[in-house]
Amino acid sequence: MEPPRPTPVLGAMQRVIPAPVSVEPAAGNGFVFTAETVILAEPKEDVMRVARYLAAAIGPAAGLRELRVEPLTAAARAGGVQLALKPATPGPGGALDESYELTVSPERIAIVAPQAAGLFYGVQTLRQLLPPWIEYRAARSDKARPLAAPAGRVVDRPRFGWRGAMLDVARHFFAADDVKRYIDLIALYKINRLHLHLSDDQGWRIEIKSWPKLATYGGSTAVGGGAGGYYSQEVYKDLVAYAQERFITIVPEIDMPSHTNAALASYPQLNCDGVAPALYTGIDVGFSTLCVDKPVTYTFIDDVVREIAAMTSGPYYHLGGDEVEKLTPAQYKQFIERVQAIVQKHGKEMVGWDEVAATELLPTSIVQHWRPKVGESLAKSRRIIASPADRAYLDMKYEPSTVLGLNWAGNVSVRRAYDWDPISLMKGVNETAVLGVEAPIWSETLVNMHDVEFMAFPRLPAVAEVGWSAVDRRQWDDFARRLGAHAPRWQALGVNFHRTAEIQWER
Ligand code: NGO
Repeated sequence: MEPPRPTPVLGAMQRVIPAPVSVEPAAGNGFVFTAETVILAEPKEDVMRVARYLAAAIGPAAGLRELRVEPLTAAARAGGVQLALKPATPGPGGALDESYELTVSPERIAIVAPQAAGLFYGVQTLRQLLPPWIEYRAARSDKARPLAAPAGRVVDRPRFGWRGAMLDVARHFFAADDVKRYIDLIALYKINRLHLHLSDDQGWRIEIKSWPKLATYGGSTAVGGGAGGYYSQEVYKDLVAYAQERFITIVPEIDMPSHTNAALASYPQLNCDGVAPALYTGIDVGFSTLCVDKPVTYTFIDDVVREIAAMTSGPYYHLGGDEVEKLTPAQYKQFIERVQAIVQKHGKEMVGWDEVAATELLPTSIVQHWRPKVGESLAKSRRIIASPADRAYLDMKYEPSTVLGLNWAGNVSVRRAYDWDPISLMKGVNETAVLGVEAPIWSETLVNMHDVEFMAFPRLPAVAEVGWSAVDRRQWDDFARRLGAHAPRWQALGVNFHRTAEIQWER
């Protein structure tokens, strides 16, 4: 028996965020999922993983519990949802080619990409082409529901290789399941880095076996005096793997030499006077520093970097380096260069907040621009990520009446978070030095994921589009319209988003 024809999803092709390179809707029927629909995937481990992700994401909604995954062979090329690799053209400097093409016709859905990452992004686009109700848990029942994707073709590739989000798990702690939920949400918008701010004055959030008190004592509280918490190494490794399966690289940060009260409180020997300060639960910055003249400080750093590097599959290690008030510029410079060498020794590329641009950086080291003013040292940096606080900090209030958040960099409306370009904003910076963008969320005022989601949505999709879409594909009115259409999907996902008056929200 013919399955009932679903109502076509009008304009779904025009709603994709981030905006693809090109979108061509086709006339006529799209692809209808039936009990016979199978996913045909090139029999390679990473492609099969994407196929299983797709099966789990939409199968239950289509009443199929799990779509079947079968190897794609020449004989099978007839129908179903196909995930296929095509020969890659190596990008500049061997950069990962994250492009994909998605074609939907009544006979088949085909996603073709040079790498599994591109297939994964094609899957996210396909998800956005399907009706928002697929995201409801309740849709995951045995009842068959008619499900269709609109006909057409999407050709797509990202503008930047670094499309990041950052979560401050130090000021308030977010348990691993919360981080996984955030990973799932950012994956929908093709974010490929999750920077975890793992330590600060108020808490140390990662188990270090050679210095156990960092986590058990240094991690025992949070801003406001709450309970705190930390990730065991097992839990952290699981997060790294979970993110990697979604083509997201975890970037761990242990902030130093300042923002270190939690470590200083845990081990007296890290203090110049040998006296451990009390744990700190306020929100001032700049007051703490490691004792840069003591050899034990570098033993400590070596141990921390070694243990974290060993658990982190990605190539990056973030050493913080921001807001140091207690050291001379010469002491600071010496410290950063010494830690940079330790990071290099453990096989990672260093990332640091933009203060580090004033030191002698290795060609592989990355500067994360955050202070709205662009200094001279930033202009000479060879690898830069753009996180200007007055655009990309999602912990800034939306408007003066926003209850959550800070406002030291001003209010960041959705339009401010969207309407900027990293290359023209960072005047004097060499275009080829810009790796991409990152949207940090600091958690001084955010106590749970409900709060985090309120700050991230809808601004995270805005910054995601700044990182993914070409300048000529980005236009505020068009984005605002597409964004409004994502509300029913967030509702289905249970996302606590801010219904800002800047956007006309679809119901
Ligand atoms: C600054 C500061 C953080 C704060 C954040 C709040 C950087 C790099 N250091 O950004 O400690 O949490 O602002 O917006």
